[in-house]
Amino acid sequence: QGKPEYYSVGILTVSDTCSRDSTKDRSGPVLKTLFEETSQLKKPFHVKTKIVKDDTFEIQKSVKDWCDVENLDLVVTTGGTGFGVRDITPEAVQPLFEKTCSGITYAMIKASLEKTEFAALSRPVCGIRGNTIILTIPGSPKGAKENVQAILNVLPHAIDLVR
Ligand code: MTE
Ligand code: CU1
Repeated sequence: QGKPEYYSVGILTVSDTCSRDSTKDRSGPVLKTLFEETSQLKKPFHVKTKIVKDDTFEIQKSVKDWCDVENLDLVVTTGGTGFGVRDITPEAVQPLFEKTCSGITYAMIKASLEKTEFAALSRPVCGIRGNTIILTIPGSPKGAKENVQAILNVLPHAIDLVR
């Protein structure tokens, strides 16, 4: 069947603070720009964004909707990967995976550790649900950008394989 001439990506900002005041969300816009500017890679990225609080049900509902209903190529969550008591994004997302993508996770951590030893404090998980690749990345704009940049070049091929 016809595959669209673009890659669709949903960026889910996971943050109690940003869910109360969307102007506080900096990593969502940073990632949106990053994907849109990378559009010359192969096919353009069409980006949609959403903000939810650090809540398992809300995270799972959004990710499932983007994967199962909207059939996005890629879902990227930003935030809630750290050691804080409210940081539950990996635990919320992992049960939704049908496959685990350890290589993507490894590539992000390896590149991140070369930038800062504090990368050890992120607990990312990456996987596949249906035809959608899901990544969990840190919430700081710097951390979010560096993690996506680490795997941006392999994403188009990865997406072509799961479509
Ligand atoms: N990874 C990269 N590449 N660059 C960074 O600046 N910051 C780290 C880590 N990963 C960082 C990074 C820090 S300080 C934390 S606490 C964790 O991501 C968790 O971030 P989160 O709780 O916002 O998800
Ligand atoms: Cu930190």
